[in-house]
Amino acid sequence: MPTIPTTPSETGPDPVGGPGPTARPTTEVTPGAEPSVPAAQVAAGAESSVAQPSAAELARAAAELAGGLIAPPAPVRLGDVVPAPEHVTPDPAADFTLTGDEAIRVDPAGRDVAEQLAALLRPATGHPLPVADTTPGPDGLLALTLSGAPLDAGATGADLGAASGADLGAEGYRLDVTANGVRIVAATPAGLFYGVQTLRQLLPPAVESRTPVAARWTLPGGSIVDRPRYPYRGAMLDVARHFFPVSDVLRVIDHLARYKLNHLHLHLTDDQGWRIAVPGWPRLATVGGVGEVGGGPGGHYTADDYRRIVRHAAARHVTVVPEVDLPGHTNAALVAYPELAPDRVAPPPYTGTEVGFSYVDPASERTYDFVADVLAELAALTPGPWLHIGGDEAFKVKGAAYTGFVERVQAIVAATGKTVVGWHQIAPAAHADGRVLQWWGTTGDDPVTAEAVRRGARLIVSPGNHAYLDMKYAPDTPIGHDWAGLIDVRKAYDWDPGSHVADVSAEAVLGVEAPLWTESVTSLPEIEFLLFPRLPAVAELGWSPRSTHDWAGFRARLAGHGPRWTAAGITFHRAPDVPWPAEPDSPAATTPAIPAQPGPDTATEPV
Ligand code: TNX
Repeated sequence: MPTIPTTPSETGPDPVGGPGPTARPTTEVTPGAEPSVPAAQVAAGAESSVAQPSAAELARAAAELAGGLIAPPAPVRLGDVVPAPEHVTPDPAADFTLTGDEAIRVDPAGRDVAEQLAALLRPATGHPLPVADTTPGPDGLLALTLSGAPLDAGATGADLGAASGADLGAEGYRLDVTANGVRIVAATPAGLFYGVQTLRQLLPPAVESRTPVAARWTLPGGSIVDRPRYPYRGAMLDVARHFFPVSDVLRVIDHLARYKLNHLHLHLTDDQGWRIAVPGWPRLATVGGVGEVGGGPGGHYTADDYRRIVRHAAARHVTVVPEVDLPGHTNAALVAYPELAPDRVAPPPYTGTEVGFSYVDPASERTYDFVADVLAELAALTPGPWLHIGGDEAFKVKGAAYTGFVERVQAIVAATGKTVVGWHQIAPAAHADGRVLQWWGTTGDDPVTAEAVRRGARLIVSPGNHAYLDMKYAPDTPIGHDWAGLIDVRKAYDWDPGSHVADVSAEAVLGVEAPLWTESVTSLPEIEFLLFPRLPAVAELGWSPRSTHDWAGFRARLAGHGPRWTAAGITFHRAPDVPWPAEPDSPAATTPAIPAQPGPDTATEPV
C-alpha cells in the first residue's frame, strides 16, 4: 500500500513560507482518504471564512455520520458511568429521587466539593441545596464524608452500609444510593470530587442544563466503590500552534475533570509561538508570542493568566504540566532572542506546520541561562511536581550534542525541585531521578525507550495511533491529521496502556495522556469536536481496571453521554460506531450537538 504523507502543508501551500520541509512521520492509509475540508484550509485561521468549517458544517457532517443509529432513550443505570467504576452493585429497590428539600452535609474539609456539587445541581433542578456541616437533616440527604468521620445514619434511618475511606486511596470513593439518600465517602477531597462526578452522571442528562428543567431527578440505587488504575491521567493542549484564550483552557479543564482526568499538559512553546511571559526575557512573549499557524494574531499568557489556569485546575483536582519544548521547536524564541540561535541571526516568524528545523544553540552558555530562567519561572508558577522539557524532533541536534543538552536541562529541572518529563526522544540521555518519558510511538516496539525504563524512567503512554486527538476520526471528518492513522472511537479505546510498549513492565507505566496538537484546530468547538467522544475513551483506559475493558459495554455507556454533552453545550462528533440515543426534546435528535454560540463562561461554571 502506498504511503501517503498527509501533513497539512502538503495539502496546500503554507500561508507563509518557512524553512524547507522535514520528513514527518507518515503512515499507510487507505488511498483516497482525502479530507472533506483540507487541513491547510482549516489551518488558514479564523480570517478565512471560506476555508474554516462552521459549526453548522460540523453539525451537518456529524449528522450524516450519525445515520440511522438513533436508539430510544433509556433510564440511567448505576453501571452507566464513564470511566467504568471498579465495583458496581445495583439495588433497583433503592432508587432515590430528589425532593428539593435536601441539604448537602459535608465534613468541613470537603466543603469546596460540596459547594461544587450544589453549583452543579442547582441550575437544572432549581433546588436550593444548602450546604451544611455533617449531621443529616430530616428530609433526605446528600452526604459527603471524609473517611473516619462518622455519618449519623441513624438520624434518617438510612442504612448506607459500611463505608470507609481507608481502602480507597488518594483518589478513590464509595458512593451509596439508598431510598433515604446519597452518601459519598472518600479519604480525600479529590476522592469526594470524583464521587461527585459519578453522581452527576447518575442523574438524567438534563442535569447538565444551566437553566431549570422539569424532570424527576432520580438516582439508581446501589453502591459503587471506585479507584483509579493509574495516578497520571491526562490530556495535552497545544496552545502554541494556535493560541487559545484562558476561557477556552478553563473549559477544557472542566472536560478533563468530568472524566476523572487529573493532568493538563500545556504545550506552551513551539516554532509558531511562545505563549508564556518570562521575567528577564520579555520579548519571548511580546515578540515570540505574536502569530500562529496560518498567520493569525497568536497571543501569550501573563503570569496572572497562567495562575488563573492553575487555580481553576487545582479546584478540579487537575495538575497543570507546563511544557517548554527544547532544544528544537524553538523558532519563536529565536525570533525574539537571536542570541540563542546557532548563527545568532533572527529567523523569520514561522506560520507553517513543518517541524525539526529550529534549535537553540546547545554549545552556548547563554542558552542554559535562558533555559534556567524559563524553567525557574514555570517552577515558581506551577504547584504541581512536573516540568516537561519537550525534546522531540530536534533533528538538527544530534548524538552527544543532544544527549548532553538534555542532561544539562534535566539537572536544571532538578535544581528547581521539580521532576522532569520529556517526549520519549530524550530516552538516550542519562537517567535523572524520577524522570518520566512520554511515549508517542506508533508501534509498541521501542528498545531505546525500554532501555531507559530499565535505567529507572517511568512512562506516560500516548500512542500516536490511538491517543492522538489531532488525528482524524475518518477520512471524511473535518479537522486534523492522519500521519499516525485514523482514530475512530474504537481505536482510541482498544489498547492497553499496561502492555502497549514492548519490554516495559506494567509497574513502570505512570499513566496515559491524550495529546491535542493544534496545527489544524482554531476554535473551542473544533477542540471539543476532536475531544468528544475520544477523550472519555482514553480517560477510561487511565481510570478503569482492565477487567472492565469491553468495547460493547463502553460504546453503550458512552452513547448515554451524547445527551449530556448536548445539554452542556459541548460540541461532539456523532461517531458512527456509537449508538447515540434519540434526543426527543432537543433538535440534536436530528442535528448534533454543536452550539451556534460558545458554551457558558467556564470561569463561573461549576465543576
Ligand atoms: C508530532 S508528537 C509532534 C508535534 C506535532 C504532531 C502533529 C510530538 C512529540 N511532536 O510537533 O504537532 O506530531 O500530530
